[in-house]
Amino acid sequence: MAKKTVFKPRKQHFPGIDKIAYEGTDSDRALAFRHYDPAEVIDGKTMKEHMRFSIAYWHAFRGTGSDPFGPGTIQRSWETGKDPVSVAKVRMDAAFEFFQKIESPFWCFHDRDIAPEGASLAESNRILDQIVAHAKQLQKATGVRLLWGTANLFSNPRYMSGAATNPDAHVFAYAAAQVKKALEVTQELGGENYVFWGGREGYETLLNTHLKREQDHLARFLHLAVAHAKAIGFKGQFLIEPKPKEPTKHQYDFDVASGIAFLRTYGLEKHFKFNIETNHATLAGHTFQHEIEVAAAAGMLGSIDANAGDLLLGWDTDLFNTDVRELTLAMLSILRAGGLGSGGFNFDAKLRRQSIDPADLFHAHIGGMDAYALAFKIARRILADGTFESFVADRYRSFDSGFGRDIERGKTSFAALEKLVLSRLGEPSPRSGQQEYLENLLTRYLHG
Ligand code: XLS
Ligand code: NI
Ligand code: NI
Repeated sequence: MAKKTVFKPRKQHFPGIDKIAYEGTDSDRALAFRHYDPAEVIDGKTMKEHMRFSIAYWHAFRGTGSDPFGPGTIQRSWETGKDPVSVAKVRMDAAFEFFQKIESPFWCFHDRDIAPEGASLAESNRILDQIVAHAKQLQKATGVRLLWGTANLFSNPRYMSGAATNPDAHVFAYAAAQVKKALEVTQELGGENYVFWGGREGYETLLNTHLKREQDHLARFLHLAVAHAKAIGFKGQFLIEPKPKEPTKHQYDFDVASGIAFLRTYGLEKHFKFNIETNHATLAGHTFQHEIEVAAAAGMLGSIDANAGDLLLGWDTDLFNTDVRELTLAMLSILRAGGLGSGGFNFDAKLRRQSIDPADLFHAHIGGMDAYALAFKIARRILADGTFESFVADRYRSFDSGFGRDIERGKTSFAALEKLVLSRLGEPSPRSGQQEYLENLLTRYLHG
């Protein structure tokens, strides 16, 4: 009989920090959860199952604290070795220790986060296979699962003018080969989704860009990905992650609405949902909740990249989100839409440059997880009370019967409506939208 593997790390990478415990709001310990109790059962599911939190490998384990003005600052004991492949393995041990200690059921990665790139594609793939084998063991030993995988098609200089939208077909081919492999390793690790974020799929100037051809190429690329997923039997959900700009001046997957139009134009809408990132929403001039509602309205809400922007700065600052009001509004829309399905809340968020200690990584994620868990609970209370729901239902009541229902069902005409107004209805009577009353009601749920 095969023995059950027990996870015995060779070494503690976060010595002195135990598994983070739920201690409730009375606790004054900083390294404890106050709202996220992974074991709490709500409606037959644990909070761990409800929240489906995920750690973003690129920020949590590849973030260095560097910025355009200076190099990395963040200190990690395992980053010292000489051989990049061995370092990659030890780093991954540290990562899985962290996933367990922070009680995160999932993680996410780009191919190049977990394994260094080799001198050729063949070598890169060989290295990736070694690291994926290591990740598979760690997943098995810890029970931590893969929420999604993706390919980094934006860091290497070969992708400076885009990947699928590069003017050079050679680069398109290289990117296709890279995504083929990334899909295969995501499948190997049981990934529940696969993400396409179009890092450099956009342009800097239309003086050198054929916009229509680039969009056609992007659609072709996605069709090829769909075909390959089918060929290998990958069952995970494909997700598009919109972002309006950065690093390119204009990115094609600008926001959810333009993403839906793009997918429908090219007959891809059945194969994709959206991975919505808070900071990308605000960069597009929307609220987080707006993007969620637009995706949900199209039945295309997939997953969340949980972070926050700094509205005083014009880029993707990837802060940890502790704004419970914003998150409660988002949760309301998510719960009304029936949840995230195979998606989850992935902390695509990074430490500030001055937060250099390993403990800072814990504080950051504890804050984000607690804020989300609290928002989840408040949103559930709001929905159970139904006050906002009945307010909205009542506001649209005139469409539930009579000529309003005829309008919704397509059983009327301009001529018929004109006749109705002229003969019977006359002038409508305005009714208050009561926004301030509703805002105050929300504040009561948030703060009593
Ligand atoms: C960058 C994106 C990126 C994706 C994954 O802004 O958020 O991190 O989530 O490629
Ligand atoms: Ni993201
Ligand atoms: Ni982002």
